[in-house]
Amino acid sequence: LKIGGVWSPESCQSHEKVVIIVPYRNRTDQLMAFLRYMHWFLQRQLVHYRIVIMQQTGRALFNRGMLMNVGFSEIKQLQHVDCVIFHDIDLLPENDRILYRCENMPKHMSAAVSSFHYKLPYSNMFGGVEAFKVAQFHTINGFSNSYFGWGGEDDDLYKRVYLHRLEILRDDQTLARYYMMTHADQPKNPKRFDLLKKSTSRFETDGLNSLVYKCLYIEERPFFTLILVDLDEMF
Ligand code: NGS
Repeated sequence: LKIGGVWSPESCQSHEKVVIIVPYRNRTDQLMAFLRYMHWFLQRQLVHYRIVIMQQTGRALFNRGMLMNVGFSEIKQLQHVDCVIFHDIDLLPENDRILYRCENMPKHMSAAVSSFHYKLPYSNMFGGVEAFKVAQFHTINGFSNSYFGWGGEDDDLYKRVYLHRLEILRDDQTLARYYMMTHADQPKNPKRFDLLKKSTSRFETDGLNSLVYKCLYIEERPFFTLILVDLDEMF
C-alpha cells in the first residue's frame, strides 16, 4: 500500500483509476473497520484505487452531498481519476462479485443492505454506495450542496440522474449485498422535503459549480488520504 491509501496491482494494469470517497465525522471505530476490510477487498479485485476520507469539521450539520463534491474536486487536482465511488463508511460489501468499477451509466451498488433485510426499501433509493464515471458526475453537476443534516441528498441525486436522461444500474439483489454497521441516528434535516420539491429547478446552480468551503488540509496518511473541510451554510 502506498502513502495516501493508494494501491495498484503489479501483475497487470487496471483499466481505470478508481477513487473511493468516504464522508466522515466522529466514527473512529467504523473508520478502522472500514479500512481493514476495504483494502483487503479491493486488492483481491486488482483495483487501482485510492481511499479518501472526507472529514467535516466546524459547527454546521453534516453535509454528505457537499463532502462528496469537495472530495471529487480536490482529488481531481491531485491525480487522474476515471471512476469515483461515493461510499458510506458504515457499509461493507459482503460479496467478492460486487465489482468496484464504473459502467456506462451511474450505478447504485448497495442495492441489498442488511438493515433493510437485503431488500431495496423503495425503488428510487440511491443512497449508500454509488459509482460514477467522472463525465457522468459532471453532467449532473454533482450532488446538491444544500442538504445539511441527515436525509434527502441521495433522493436529490436520483432526480438529477433521471433529469439528464441517464439511468441507474443495479446488480441483482442476491449479489449486491452489503452489511451495515450500527450507529446512532444523526440529526435530521427538517428542510429536506422542501428542498426535494424544488430540486429540479436548482441543479444548474447548486452543485459542483457552486462549491464554497474551507479546505483546512489534505494529508496523505499511510492508509488513506484525509481531507479536512469546514462547510458552512454562511460561506
Ligand atoms: C429516506 C431518506 C434518504 C435515506 C433513506 C434510507 O427516507 O435520504 O431514507 O435511509 N430520504 C429523505 O429523508 C427525504 S437509511 O435508513 O439508510 O439511513 O437514504
